[in-house]
Amino acid sequence: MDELYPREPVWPEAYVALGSNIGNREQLLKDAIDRLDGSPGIQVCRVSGIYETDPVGYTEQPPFLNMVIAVRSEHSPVGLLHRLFEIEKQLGRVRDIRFGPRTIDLDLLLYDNVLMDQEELTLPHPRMMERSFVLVPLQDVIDAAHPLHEKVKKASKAALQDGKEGIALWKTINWRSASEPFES
Ligand code: GSY
Repeated sequence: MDELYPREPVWPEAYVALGSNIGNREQLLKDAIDRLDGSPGIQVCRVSGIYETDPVGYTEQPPFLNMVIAVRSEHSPVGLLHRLFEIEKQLGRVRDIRFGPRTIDLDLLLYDNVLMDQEELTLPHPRMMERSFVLVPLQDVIDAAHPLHEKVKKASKAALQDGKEGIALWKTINWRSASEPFES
């Protein structure tokens, strides 16, 4: 039978990694999530635990808090990336030392099943499968139907067993999108 009313379009789901190792790290993560959720055409759907992680790359810097969130977005991948850059700037991110400390870092990991390799953006994120500080929180929120779901679960489990990179669950937070009606 034909539908009487067209369904609301479902926006593509994307995954964003967050990291902070300067200032009030937890507040900066929460502010970034609030700003994303308050952005037109973006809705935050799920948030991972917050993990405290040893710095990778440039190791002479404070530990990070890392997490991953699932969002739905009506923007293109590059449009969403630009919104992430704007929020980084608003929250005081300065791009000076390449792998150095930062108030907030927002990386677009996956956008639906999109594969792209452009100067500005590569999807999936080219280094995500090597980083436990990304894989472990990502496995908290990745949709079971996502093509990378099993691979992420396995790699995350291996990273935790391997134990080379220090990573520990620091806190879990509740999240309810500001754009969703509250139902108890
Ligand atoms: O690429 C993200 C910034 N970053 C991080 C990070 O977020 N967490 C940890 N543990 N190490 C990192 N090294 C860099 S660079």
